Amino acid sequence: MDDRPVGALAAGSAVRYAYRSGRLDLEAKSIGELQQLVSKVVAATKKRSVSVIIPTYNEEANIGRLVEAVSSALAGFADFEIVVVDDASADGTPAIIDALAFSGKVAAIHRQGIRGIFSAIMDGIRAARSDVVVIMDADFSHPPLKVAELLRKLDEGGFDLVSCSRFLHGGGIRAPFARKFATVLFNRFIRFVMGGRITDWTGGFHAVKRDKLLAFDFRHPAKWGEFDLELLYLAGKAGLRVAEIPFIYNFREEGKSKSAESIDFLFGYAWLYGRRALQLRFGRQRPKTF
Ligand SMILES: Nc1nc2c(ncn2[C@@H]2O[C@H](COP(=O)(O)OP(=O)(O)O)[C@@H](O)[C@H]2O)c(=O)[nH]1
Ligand SMILES: [Mg+2]
Repeated sequence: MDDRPVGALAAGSAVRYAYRSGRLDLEAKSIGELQQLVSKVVAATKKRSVSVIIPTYNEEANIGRLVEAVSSALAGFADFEIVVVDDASADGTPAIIDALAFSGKVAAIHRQGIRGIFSAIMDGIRAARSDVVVIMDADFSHPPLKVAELLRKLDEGGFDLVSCSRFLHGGGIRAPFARKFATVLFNRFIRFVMGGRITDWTGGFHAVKRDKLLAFDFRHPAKWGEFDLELLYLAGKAGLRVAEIPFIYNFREEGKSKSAESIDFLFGYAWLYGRRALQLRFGRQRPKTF
């Protein structure tokens, strides 16, 4: 850029620029210097951009409140979009998310003829606009306030993936006994099988760089939280910088748990998660099936 001022100059007078905008009050000797100052301030005050991906299936009692809660947790802190991916819920969810979409609060994706949390999350990520995505459930089991903390950790620590853990100091599980028991037991088993430093392999609540995640070669079609197993496994294998922060998991108060409905509890989890852990750790990777 040509810094020379255009126009006549009184001999000996110094060129000065003052720039005021809002609370900014900058001074510079040239437009080039001023431009540098402005872009520094812009970079320092730029909000993190994030897409929050929420899969829904019959979440009419939760989704509206959750969108409000996530939005207020991120207001003033991030440039965010909330992407809700619904698989033709039979309740009021599709209409609720359309109304939210109409008022600019969410991007609503409706899928017909296809179901599943994992593929819903992946489709949401594909349609996301930001370089960082947060993955969370619609039922308040993942506390909305933690989203800001996930992002702060990601940015301040320079991590590629930050995951919420129930098994770090400060974390925990508020759930019916059988569910808590199953979670604790299988997490122990999975940690033993998988090795490494990850403390929670099935929490389902993460912030991750979108391009890194989309580059993963997922080979196991996941039904439930085994998605997390492969995500964290592939992150480790790819040498991503991964960190965990503690969170308290709350079992849903409203609506029905789809996993509790569809898999026989203890044995169902043992089979799904345990098998996937063993497959990932010791098996030959199967061909991609979805
Ligand atoms: N799009 C979509 N979302 C789903 C499906 N099944 C469950 N979900 C959502 O995935 C999240 C976790 O499901 P949830 O029923 O709470 O399972 P649980 O936490 O294992 O009991 C919630 O936000 C559900 O609404 C599905 O088939 N498609
Ligand atoms: Mg749940």
